Amino acid sequence: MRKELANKVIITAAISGAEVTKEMNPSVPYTVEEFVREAKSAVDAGAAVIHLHVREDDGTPTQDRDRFAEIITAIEAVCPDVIIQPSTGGATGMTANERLQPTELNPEMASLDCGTLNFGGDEIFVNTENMIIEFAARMRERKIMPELECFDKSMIDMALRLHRKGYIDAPLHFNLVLGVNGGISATPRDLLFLIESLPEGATFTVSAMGRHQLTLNVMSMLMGGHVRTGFEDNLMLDRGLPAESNGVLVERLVRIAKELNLQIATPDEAREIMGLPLRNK
Ligand code: KMH
Ligand code: ZN
Repeated sequence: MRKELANKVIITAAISGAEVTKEMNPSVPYTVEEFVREAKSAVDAGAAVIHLHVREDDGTPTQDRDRFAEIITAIEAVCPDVIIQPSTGGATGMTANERLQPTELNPEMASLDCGTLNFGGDEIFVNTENMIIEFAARMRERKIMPELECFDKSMIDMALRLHRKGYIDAPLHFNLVLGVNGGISATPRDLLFLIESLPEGATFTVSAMGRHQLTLNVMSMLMGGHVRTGFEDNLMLDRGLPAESNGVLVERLVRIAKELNLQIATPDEAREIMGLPLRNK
């Protein structure tokens, strides 16, 4: 990686998510227009990557290929450079084939969940070893870079095991997700443990739930990592104060990064940092 990129932070905006609704924050997007509005607010503020879950107009989470195509096309019309990273996690209870649909659109990146976890109440987010291998094979076939979603230390171990066995190619880019009910808790000690468990040369983003989003985002920036903000993980600017858009969450990170003497990566700089081919869109 070029020396000039060493102090650049990649901001990912997870603008929706399968679990958040308009009842929780009226700005959560359901319609195509709302997805475009939220993506544009995040990109205008400095996000280089959009992690994307989509919904039907009535708010039902879906992994439907055509709905992804419609929303991605609409976002790209106003944000032509941004890296769009569809989720292959979808929502709990969806089948593997249902979840894999957005890979048919050959996005640059997609999330690859690296283990099964309890997801609150009776919900289980299922990612067996064979499923992870199948998802990784699909992504390799279609030249999609996986973002390795790890909700616990054991998932980092799983990703590294599958990398050693030849199922997942370097460069390795991780998303460390803390504070999900059933996953590792969102404390600085836990984040340090996860970061120290990554191999030399891997890049990482940190996502944390609710009020932990901001504190662990800052810790990630201090430790040479990247950050994910957005409604999927956190709907509030402060206690009792819903964020009016994904953009305001991104703006806050940009302000903090600048105070820390860090710069914000453009989408092409993000591609270079993560080892993605530069794309002529
Ligand atoms: N909605 C969660 C069950 C991902 O995007 O890959 C899974 C999830 C992970 O959000
Ligand atoms: Zn997600």
